[in-house]
Amino acid sequence: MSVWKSAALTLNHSFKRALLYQLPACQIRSKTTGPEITNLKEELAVLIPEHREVVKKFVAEHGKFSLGEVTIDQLYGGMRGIKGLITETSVLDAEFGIRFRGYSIPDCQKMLPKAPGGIEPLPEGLFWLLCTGKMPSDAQAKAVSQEWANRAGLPSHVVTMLKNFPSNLHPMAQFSAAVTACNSESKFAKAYSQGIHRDKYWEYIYEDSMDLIAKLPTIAAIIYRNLYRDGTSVGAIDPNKDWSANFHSQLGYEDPQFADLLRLYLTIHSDHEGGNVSAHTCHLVGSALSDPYLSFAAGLNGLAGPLHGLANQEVLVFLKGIQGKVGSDYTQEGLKEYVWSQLKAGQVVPGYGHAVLRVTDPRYTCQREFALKYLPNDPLFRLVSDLYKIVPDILLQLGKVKNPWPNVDAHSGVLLQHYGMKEMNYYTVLFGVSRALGCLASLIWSRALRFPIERPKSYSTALLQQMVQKAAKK
Ligand code: CMX
Repeated sequence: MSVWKSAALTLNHSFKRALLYQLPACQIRSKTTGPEITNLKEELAVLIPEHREVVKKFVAEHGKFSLGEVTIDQLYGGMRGIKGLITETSVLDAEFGIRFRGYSIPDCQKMLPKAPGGIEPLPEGLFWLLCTGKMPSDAQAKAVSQEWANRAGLPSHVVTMLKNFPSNLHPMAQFSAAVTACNSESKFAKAYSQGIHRDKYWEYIYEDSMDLIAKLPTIAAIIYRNLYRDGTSVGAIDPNKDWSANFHSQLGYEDPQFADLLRLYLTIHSDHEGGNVSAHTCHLVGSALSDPYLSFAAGLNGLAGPLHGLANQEVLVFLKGIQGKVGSDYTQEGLKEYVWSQLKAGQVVPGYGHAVLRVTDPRYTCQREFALKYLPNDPLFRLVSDLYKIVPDILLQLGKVKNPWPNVDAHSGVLLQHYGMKEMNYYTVLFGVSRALGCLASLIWSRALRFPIERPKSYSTALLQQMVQKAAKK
């Protein structure tokens, strides 16, 4: 195929994707124009002014376009379905699952750059994609790897603080506290106090975000080793290794297959559009111009809830409970009985259900495919597979569950257990490391697009009752 034809096809594909997912015009520039930019900030410096203009024009022309009504049910029902946020990095389709800038998880597995010898995508590449809307080249992903390796050093007070935490402080509480304490390093907070122009906010948010993402694996690995490996040293970052491979070594693991699993894990947990608790909290706190350390730490505190990220820990507790009570020689009837007993005790089945999704989570599916390939005979994987056959039917019988299918958390712990990471209380920390990619890519864009402080309207029940009565009299 000629170079021109191939460029035209790429552009055609990009236009289709842009039309389908309403991507900004800046995302459909031909890759072939000009020399390749491998520095992410330089790339953003080109894209941001273009996209600001696109948004300005769009809002000026269509600002009064209605996206539907808000009902009292929605006010009392966790704002489910209310359209109230702009998140440029990803969109969640109830019937399809997540698309990162229009790309599905299998697309990302196929198209994102890989580490030498690895087959799973590099999270560095995904971060580039989330930030720019463009599939990065190998050189662009590598440049991000190197930047993160260079920015990974921790302030000594954070290391000391982590050392002094009691072992009964949950790893997520340690994680969020350490991220908050890194606020001493905030370039945004410093620049703001010196009076920078608002047009430049995004540049400092970018710097803090890159610094923070770079530091997260080291913070997380120190927590892991303090709690579960007698406080042994996490060692130095190797600038020639990718972000996940360094994290894998810092945690103390050696199996390259586990490093590749981490790449997949850190990619798929990154972003799930804007309304989930962690992303929304980070966005909300950031809208007050709190720096990325404070904003993301707030998001982590939300991720630590059992109905959100902590569900990955809860799933393992649930699976171990089954193994303890029903045994590994279970029957389908035995499993059903256990699930019903959990529901009758007024508890949820962790890892099942979703506020938006109405199908099996593709993040579950890709982990299942990984397991089928590498650990088909793992007893815990077999249990997860057997639960998949019975839980949806049981949840449907409750008559109120809107999505009976498994979500991302139903599967992740099983894979980690297989590679030796048995400490289930730690699992949400891994989720948190990954979630930073989505939250912080969005935070950069929120400041680039100068989104204002978030402040939705609330009502009291008494006021709503008056409003309803008044409407009835008309
Ligand atoms: N087990 C038992 N009951 C469930 C259920 C589950 N897995 N999922 C939903 N329900 C119940 C709800 O508790 C609710 O009951 P009430 O009306 O009595 O309060 C009812 O079904 C309707 O809920 P829904 O509209 O289907 O779901 P929501 O949007 O309110 O909640 C979620 C979504 C994820 C919190 C819920 O499905 C749940 O609790 N799942 C288990 C926890 C879990 O896996 N969380 C992880 C989600 C992914 C993530 O964020 O990481």
